[in-house]
Amino acid sequence: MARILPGMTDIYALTDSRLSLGRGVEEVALSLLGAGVRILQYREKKLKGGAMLEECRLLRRLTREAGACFIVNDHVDIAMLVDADGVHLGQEDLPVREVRRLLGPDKIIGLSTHSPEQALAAEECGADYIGVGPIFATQTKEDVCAPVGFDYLDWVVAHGRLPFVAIGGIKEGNIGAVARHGARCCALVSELVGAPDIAARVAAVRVAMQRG
Ligand code: TZP
Ligand code: MG
Repeated sequence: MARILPGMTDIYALTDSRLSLGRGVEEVALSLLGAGVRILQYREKKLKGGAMLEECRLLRRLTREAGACFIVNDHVDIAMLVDADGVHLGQEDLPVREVRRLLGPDKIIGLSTHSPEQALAAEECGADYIGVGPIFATQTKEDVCAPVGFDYLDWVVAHGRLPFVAIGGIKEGNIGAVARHGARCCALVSELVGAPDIAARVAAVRVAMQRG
């Protein structure tokens, strides 16, 4: 399995059909994977379960062929049905401990966190990695909390024990600063799937991250 969390670095890409300029998830995923993205999360807020399952079957095949890690947002059942590498949960989703009972010890469980308390709780409940953010304001997530800025990221860099991915409003123009604060893995949604040339945007974001 592409269980790459110990060295969780580089770009973590999320899908979002609402921001993909009318392109289907296959085209978007092929562009991301072709550009070397090695962690892909399926995050879909529009489709019903049956259609999501079909898309995830396709993405499972594409990520496997690319040697990439495939994570499903929220939908533990779909993750299990397609043998995804793991799931990503929010604070109000099913609890990590319960999802672990379903997925077993070998699958990855990521948890979004917004405060040191939540990071410590994530360690306690057996999450494999945490999302840290939103670092900046974002329009992409409807139920998003206020930006946590760099304060919480700095805390995680200094005190956190789990692999982490910074998220929320990260773009080519600010990813250098996020990297300078110690983030080695950054999640991007609109900046990547909303780019007219996704591969070119991945390359540019990566350069900006490495320069940071
Ligand atoms: N979790 C916290 S912010 C966010 C998620 C899924 C959305 C980030 O989207 P963008 O477009 O990269 O700001
Ligand atoms: Mg969720």
